Amino acid sequence: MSLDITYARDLVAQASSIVVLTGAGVSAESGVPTFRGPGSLWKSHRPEELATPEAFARDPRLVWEWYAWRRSLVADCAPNPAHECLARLALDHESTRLVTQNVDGLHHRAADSVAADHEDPSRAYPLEVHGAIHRDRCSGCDRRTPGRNDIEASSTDSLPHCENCQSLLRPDVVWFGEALDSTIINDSFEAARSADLCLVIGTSAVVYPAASVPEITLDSGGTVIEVNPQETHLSPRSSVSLKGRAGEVLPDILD
Ligand code: BV8
Ligand code: ZN
Repeated sequence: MSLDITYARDLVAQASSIVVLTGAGVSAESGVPTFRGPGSLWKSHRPEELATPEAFARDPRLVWEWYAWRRSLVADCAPNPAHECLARLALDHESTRLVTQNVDGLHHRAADSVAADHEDPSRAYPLEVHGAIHRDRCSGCDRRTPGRNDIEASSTDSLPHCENCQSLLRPDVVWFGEALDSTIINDSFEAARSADLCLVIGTSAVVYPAASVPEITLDSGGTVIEVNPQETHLSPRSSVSLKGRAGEVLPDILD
């Protein structure tokens, strides 16, 4: 076992409070493309083009076409050992908080299977700071409903509308330029402040305010373990920067 893995295992074992921030990299081994870097999801579209309220106002059909494609792609993917390890960590280690930037719902699906017969399964579920792609939200009355997998985005007329107020539905995700849910992000920051260890898994840590989570732990005197095949701006501030894939490294440091 490498010195880094041993050191990371010791940091986890000694931690009294852990906050975990995951990004698209934790789902890469499940087959969900990441956002930046090789084979990324944004390749065919620039994020500003589609993941913004302006894009939705300008061309709701194109935005829905992209999200319907992503929703069905994600529905065919399954959680990988990284999601399962993190759910188990949260169940076994009482003061662990999972925070994810991902909207793919794979942490939830891992928790559903890992936490099934646990006395407090809620601990295994993450704070989803950017929302959830499989949920719809009404652009008029904000009503949230389970997302449909059969969105017909060939014309604007066939797009889904709210049964309550007839306004256009949208995917229940946070777009660029939109505020995050204040309770969710404040709970994430509170977890980061009280954590003495932050695990940063599979994120380029460029999207704020989510990327503040590890910085808040560091500024509160805590330590960071990073798991990412690539170097990020957090790597130099991490006590351990494990250059590997989440599905392979996390079982080594958490199980
Ligand atoms: C806000 C949901 C204010 C939608 C997403 C300039 C102009 C405009 C805006 C800004 C600006 N400067 C700053 C901003 C703010 C902006 C921002 O931070 N922009 C960045 C890009 C500069 N932030 C916002 O707009 C936020 N809102 O600030 O509002 C406000 C306040 C009050 C009132 C009104 C407004 C909202 C941000 C949320 C945007 N929504 N997603 C959707 O998914 O369609 S963000 C999107 O990026 C995803 O959620 C994703 O999770 C997130 C972060 O990306 P990562 O997860 O890190 O993914 P990435 O591909 O980048 O990296 C993957 C990593 O994994 C890589 O490092 C790779 O090496 C690694 N990896 C690969 N394989 C593996 C692996 N690691 C481990 N194992 C592997 N196998
Ligand atoms: Zn409505």
